Amino acid sequence: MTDGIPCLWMRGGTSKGAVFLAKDLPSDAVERDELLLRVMGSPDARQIDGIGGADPLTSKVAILSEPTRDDADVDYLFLQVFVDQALVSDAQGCGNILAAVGPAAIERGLVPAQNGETDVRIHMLNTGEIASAKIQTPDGRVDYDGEARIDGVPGQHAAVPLMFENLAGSMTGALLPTGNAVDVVGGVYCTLIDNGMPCVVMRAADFGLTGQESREALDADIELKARIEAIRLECGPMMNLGDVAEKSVPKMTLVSAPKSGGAISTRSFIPHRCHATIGVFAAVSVATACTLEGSPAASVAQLSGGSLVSVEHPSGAADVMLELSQDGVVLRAGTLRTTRKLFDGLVFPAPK
Ligand code: NQM
Repeated sequence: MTDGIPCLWMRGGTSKGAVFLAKDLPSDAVERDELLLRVMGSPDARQIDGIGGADPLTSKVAILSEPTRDDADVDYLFLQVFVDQALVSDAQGCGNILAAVGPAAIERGLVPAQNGETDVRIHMLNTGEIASAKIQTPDGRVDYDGEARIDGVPGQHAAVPLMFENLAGSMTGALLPTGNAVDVVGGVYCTLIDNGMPCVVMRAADFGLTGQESREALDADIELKARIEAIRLECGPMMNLGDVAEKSVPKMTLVSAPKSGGAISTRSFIPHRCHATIGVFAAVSVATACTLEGSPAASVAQLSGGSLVSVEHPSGAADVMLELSQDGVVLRAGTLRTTRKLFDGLVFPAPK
């Protein structure tokens, strides 16, 4: 039997994932990925022989290590473990699991806790950028309890504010990798944008949808998903991502007018299943798309004029703070998440 591997199982925002220290995993990426597939129980639609939750949102991994940048406290590598394919991808970051990184780094002794609050600067290895998280640490221990609520998670927990800078072109080299706010791909008006997450933003109405359909209804619409996937495969090379057939980016987001007082309504495909909420960086990218004149998002968005953009999703809304320069360029972005330590122990991967 393979030895158990130290693992923290955490909820980060509206996702769940396994958090490891790099020193506890093989240093060779191929060996590591093969092990993580066995940890999660992939490939298998039910992930029955592993700890994955049979959903891309609960089949995620964070690997933490000592910082390799002077201006960071910890390095964070995100890996998406596909559920029903033998694939592990580092081609995207994850802002939901990011919420778990500060607490996990403190729990594992990588970052010393302050008395009260601890600021953790996280070097996101997938994109090379730094995120800052504020963690509640009364008496020098992480406190997960608090009053904050996020849509998509029951109950109240300690707030984890996250701030980002320099997100533009995180994976693609430019905010608008084609140089355009609008491209027509597969006969559909699209914004190919990357403000932290490569996303293709399209109007739901252009697919004959209201944009208020449930996650389940969209996931069951095989024809729609095939059409969206064909557009995605075309957009990959246009976004400098190459062949994206085996990558989890770009994310495909359908937008419509807000229904609950927010700025815009979304249904986000990540990329083959509809998200129960929306990814953090995907929400930042969509919020940014709302500010681009003439774009599909701008045509349906109702912006308040303030810095807060409330991005509606199937389970409520995610608020994104955008700080714009005089000429409308996004300088900083932020959001609020919560996180929780669910389990700390040893994980036993399925045999080879
Ligand atoms: O966009 C899901 C999630 C994510 C990613 C996905 C995320 C982000 O909600 O920053 O958080 O897009 O695959 O965990």
